[in-house]
Amino acid sequence: MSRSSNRGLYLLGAVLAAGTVATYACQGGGGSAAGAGDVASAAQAVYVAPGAYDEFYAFMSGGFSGQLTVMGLPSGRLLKTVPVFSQYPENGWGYTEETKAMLETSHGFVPWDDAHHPSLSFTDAVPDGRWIFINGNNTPRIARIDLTTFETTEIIEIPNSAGNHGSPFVTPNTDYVVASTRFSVPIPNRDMSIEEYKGNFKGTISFVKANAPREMAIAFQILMPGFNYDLARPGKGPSDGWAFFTSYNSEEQNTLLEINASRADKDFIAAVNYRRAEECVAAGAGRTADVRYRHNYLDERHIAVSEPKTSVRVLEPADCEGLVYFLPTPKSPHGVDVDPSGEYIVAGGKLATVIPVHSFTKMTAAIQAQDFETTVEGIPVLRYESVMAGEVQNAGLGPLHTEFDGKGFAYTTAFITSEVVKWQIGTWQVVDRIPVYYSVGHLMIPGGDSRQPWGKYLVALNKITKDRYLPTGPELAHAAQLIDISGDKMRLLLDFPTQGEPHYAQAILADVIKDKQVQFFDLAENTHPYAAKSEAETKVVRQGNTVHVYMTSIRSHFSPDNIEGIRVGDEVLFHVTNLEQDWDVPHGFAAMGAENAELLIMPGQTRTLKWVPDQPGVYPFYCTDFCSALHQEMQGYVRVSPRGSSTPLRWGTGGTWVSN
Ligand code: K7E
Ligand code: CUA
Repeated sequence: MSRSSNRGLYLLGAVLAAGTVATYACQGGGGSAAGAGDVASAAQAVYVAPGAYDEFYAFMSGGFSGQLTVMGLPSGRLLKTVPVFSQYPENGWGYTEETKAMLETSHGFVPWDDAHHPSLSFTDAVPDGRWIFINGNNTPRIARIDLTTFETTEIIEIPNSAGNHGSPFVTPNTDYVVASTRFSVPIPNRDMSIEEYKGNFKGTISFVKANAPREMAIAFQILMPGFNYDLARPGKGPSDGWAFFTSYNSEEQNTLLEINASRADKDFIAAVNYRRAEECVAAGAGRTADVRYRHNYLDERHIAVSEPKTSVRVLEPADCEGLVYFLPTPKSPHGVDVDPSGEYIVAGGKLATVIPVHSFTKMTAAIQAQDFETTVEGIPVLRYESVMAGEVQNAGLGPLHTEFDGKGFAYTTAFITSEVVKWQIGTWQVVDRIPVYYSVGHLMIPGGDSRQPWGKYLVALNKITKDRYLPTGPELAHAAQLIDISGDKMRLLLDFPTQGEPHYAQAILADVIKDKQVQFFDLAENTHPYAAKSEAETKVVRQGNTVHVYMTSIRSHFSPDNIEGIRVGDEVLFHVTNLEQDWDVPHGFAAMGAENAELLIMPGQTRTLKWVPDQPGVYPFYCTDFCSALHQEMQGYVRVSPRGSSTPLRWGTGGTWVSN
């Protein structure tokens, strides 16, 4: 949820919070541990001694930064920003010739998105540390990040979608990641009046094959009524093979949704039997629709390829009996979360005062008995009373998201009352609550969406920070709060800022991935077409107005480091190969006047900067990464002569010039 769209709720929340959150304080002291002993014990709980490692990697959504940030828990230290949907000048992502194509879409080059839900790959519903996926909301996309390199290696665009919000939650063995569209639109999209929304606009739910790198593909889409599809969770255990999608705006309104889409007492969770969908598709049900979308990936040369795609399989519920059922759910549900056993499906109603919990067993029994209340566009609607396992009363206002500790408890965020509420699965009784600062959206427990949560910590991902940090002009720090959940009572340990507005996050025990890291790329396996694998292979080649510079970098020089014979208007492609074969020795490359970011080249890798000099002169280039004692000496010059000049093309290192 974005801050601006929730201004009304936030104001309401502030009013309510003033009454319910007793520890509010103006100096940032609110919610800190009370006595000196508590402070010392909280500090000790998050203290990671110099040289020691954090226990967990946390992966935080960057929200409207379009990125993913990696932090250590419990320290809250920032370890890395992984660029995903947005260009990132720090390492040239989306600027280098090798990575630009990763940001291609059916709308052209889109170097930004809004990333909400990181989702770790699973084996048997337990995070396995192979990949993490994250959604792009705005221009509907899903990215795969490889957790051996912490690099985005694949992005697929979702056709027939508008706002890929309910995404990319992973099925128990990473067969699929899901993608439901937040906005319904005409499908196929076309010129028509917005006033004709009702009955004409449609939503889609997509299942994207995810288990093989470079082979993400839309397996099938389900055409749904024109609601807003908000969030999703696949089932597991008994509910394996099903996925659950919240929806709001079942009123099918197209204006002033804050009023018009809040009228119905209940909206729906769509329960989708995707194994049934597979059967229907295999039997030839549905139709193949013409669409345009892109599938981008880094190939074995580490060069991005962008493939245009033109068709998708679309199933309508009427084509496939038993595919979709609606579970009525109070008041514009937002989150939907499945407990570790796979039996309970917990919804969050943005305007609700209770947390409704559905039972998978009851749901299947009701389906068997055809205990339907009605149908909506042919989709059977089950009876709330028939599928409900329980309602958590006194759960705070505006429950949004729930995670689990694996010890029989669930933790739900209440946006309006700014608190996390702990309740017991089965008794549906609230057993503890803790204020958070302020207006909490998602929360995350390490493994808290899996079959086997690690528990121990809970991270509250807050929308508003007000007085929590030193003020920084009109926009204040975005923030997370670390809460200890190892005991009966939740205990606030730490505030730490995040990059971009945080939505969801994931965490995994550090031991699962820390020893699988790629330390450098093997130079012998570098198959980049413009690689120079030794200084002997360096050269400069002119092809018309294009000049290819085959350059190497090694501590502490470039080869060649003097180049002459470049002309104004030439397209100069610096292909820099980093010859180092050691961990953590990237070299950088920047050229004066380049309308671009730097290159940051990993050991053994080749990266390319495009440079078009616009004036005659002598231009320096240099290494941007402080790589060695003589890093400041790591530099060179390019001589640029006027257009049409006859300055001979020559290059060299150490005073020896070479020419063709
Ligand atoms: Cu609740 Cu985009 Cu997952 Cu944010 S969404 S809070
Ligand atoms: Cu290479 Cu600094």
